[in-house]
Amino acid sequence: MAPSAVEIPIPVRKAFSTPTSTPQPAQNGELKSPSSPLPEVKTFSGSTCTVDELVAALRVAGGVVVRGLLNAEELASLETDTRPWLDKDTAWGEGGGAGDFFPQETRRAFGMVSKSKTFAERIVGHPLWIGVTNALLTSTLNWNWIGDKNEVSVSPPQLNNTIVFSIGPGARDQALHRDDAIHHVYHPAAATHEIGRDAGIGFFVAGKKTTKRNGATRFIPGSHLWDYAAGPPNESQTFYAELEPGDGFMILSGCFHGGSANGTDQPNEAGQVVPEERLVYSTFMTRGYLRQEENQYLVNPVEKVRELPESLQELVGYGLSKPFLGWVDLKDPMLWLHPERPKKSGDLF
Ligand SMILES: O=C(O)CCC(=O)C(=O)O
Ligand SMILES: [Fe+2]
Repeated sequence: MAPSAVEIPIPVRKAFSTPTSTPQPAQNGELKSPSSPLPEVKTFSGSTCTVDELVAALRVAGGVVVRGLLNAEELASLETDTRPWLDKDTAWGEGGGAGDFFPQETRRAFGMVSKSKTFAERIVGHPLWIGVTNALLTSTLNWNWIGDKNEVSVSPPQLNNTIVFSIGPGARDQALHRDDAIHHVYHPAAATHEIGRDAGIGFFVAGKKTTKRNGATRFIPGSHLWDYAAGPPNESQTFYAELEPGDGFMILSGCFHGGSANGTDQPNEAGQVVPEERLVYSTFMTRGYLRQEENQYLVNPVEKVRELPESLQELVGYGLSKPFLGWVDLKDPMLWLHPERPKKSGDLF
């Protein structure tokens, strides 16, 4: 009888800048595990913080809160663009969705770069978000000998998904999970975060106040550094990202997290029932050479993509991941998107 296939988790280093000289020394310090002390989750002001501060905080805790990223006008425009799509959505399962990943009270909207310019430009294209994801998800291939020439290639991050989450009163907790499961990531425990470890990063922007009571995103600080075989996650270790409208929460895809229960169908401390919607605009980025979670080519009409700034068109998936990934007729997809555009010196083909 043929032996049955056995899946053995193999530590695969996911995407990083390949070493330019000697390999990295082994890590010092204690490997992190569910019994390690939980790191502090830092909060910054979006108007004064730097990309470096956010990156440093994310590498330690796996999540960071950034206050005041979007203003009231931007939030109003987002809601106008989004509400008709949320209203059209049905409970998970009714539309053919399988399993119980989302509570029945959750409504979603997708494909947001073509449905809302504000979403595309002010969330997906937010300068702090672009800075953070460039720092953590850019890959540099330092060694690629083609004959007697070594060709260094840089692959910038690309859009992974865009989802609006409305969690209605009465919803239960979404189970804690890691979003990098989509890319089959397995990591052994680490003492500290190494650049190159992440397959993705998420950005949640509050459309309305999010609280522990109405379903704020919760996550386990530091869980990105644990051995992925360690589980199941323990709810008592969660931190709730409570946000004012316009605040953001960034999270490494390797952290346990989930949307939370919305208890506003129950009487509050004053004995009154005041139902609240938990409304969050979310987007993830991934590495330029990994498959995108949400199929951007099918969900976004190409004429809508053409209306975006070129840097966003590339980020949506029309950029080439160098050296050779994503070509059309052996040409850079940006030339397919803009057939009239003259070739630029940086174009590959
Ligand atoms: O709604 C949230 O806060 C998180 C949702 C989430 O993590 C997911 O659907 O993967
Ligand atoms: Fe998730």
